[in-house]
Amino acid sequence: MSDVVAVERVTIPPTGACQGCAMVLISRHALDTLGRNSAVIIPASCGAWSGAMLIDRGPTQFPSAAAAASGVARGLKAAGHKNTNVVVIAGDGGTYDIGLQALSGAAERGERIIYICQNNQAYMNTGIQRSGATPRWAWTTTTPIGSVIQGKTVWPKSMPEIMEAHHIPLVATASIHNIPDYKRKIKLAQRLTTEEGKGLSYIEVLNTCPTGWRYSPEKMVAMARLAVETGFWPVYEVVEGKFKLNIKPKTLKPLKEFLQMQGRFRHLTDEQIAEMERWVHERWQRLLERDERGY
Ligand SMILES: Cc1ncc(C[n+]2csc(CCOP(=O)(O)OP(=O)(O)O)c2C)c(N)n1
Ligand code: SF4
Repeated sequence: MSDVVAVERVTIPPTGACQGCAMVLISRHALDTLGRNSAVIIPASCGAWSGAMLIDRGPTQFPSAAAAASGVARGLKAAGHKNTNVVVIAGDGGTYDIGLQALSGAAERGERIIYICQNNQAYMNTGIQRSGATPRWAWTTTTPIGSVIQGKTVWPKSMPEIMEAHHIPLVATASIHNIPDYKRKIKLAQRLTTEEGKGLSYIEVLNTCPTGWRYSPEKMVAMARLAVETGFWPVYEVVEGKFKLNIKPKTLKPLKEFLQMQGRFRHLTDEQIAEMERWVHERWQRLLERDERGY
């Protein structure tokens, strides 16, 4: 585990991220909401570019963010700092794939960690390779468009559902087009995890990525909004077992509107778009039913 290094500046521009990268908003709003009494762990990922910070920040090995954060949380508690937030900001590769074992263990042990997954749906930092979060048919450098395959061949995992199976106090998804909802969830995580010590909170935010998704940077917020309005990225929370859909459009917009804005889906046929829309709508229906039941 790397040391948590005290630095002079945090969430302060400039950042080293690409223009129009949502990850900058994800980090800034989380850390500014939690305040100075926080320590942040960032494994290898685009998060490394999220900018300077006024709180302790430690880099970790790619698979071990949750293990490193467990040690930091326990060390702080032992030193009497019971109300310091310990925050992980990891990518989807570091969460869905290589960091899953450490995260699962930390969740099961009930560690006091606020875990934020900034999901840009690929291993972006090392050049856009497919991850367990990459959508089916998306172009990446390891799922090219050719005569053998046409993008990713399988559906993505449902990481929030995997985290729900750990019976942790908070599992939530969020979108950068609705910052008040995101910040409310961060505050909720602070209360449940840091203050009440009820265990690990998991918040996953769609990280719209102009570089990997192949769209123009100024469309960042529009892209995030459309992901939610088409049902591609449902925004919900599970708080101590209680389910709530936080953004509930009366009717979903056609998925095509979202897909057509991105180069990574440019090759899709009408049949593939229709199949992906069916997948999205079936999940949406299940979430509406859960919302009705409340669990
Ligand atoms: C064990 C190990 N394998 C591979 C790498 C190389 N590596 C560094 S960052 C990264 C991609 C991170 O992807 P993700 O977690 O999705 O975050 P993103 O860069 O997309 O924000 C990889 C493969 C590494 N640092 N350690
Ligand atoms: S590759 Fe994507 S996620 Fe990474 S810094 Fe650039 S825009 Fe952000």
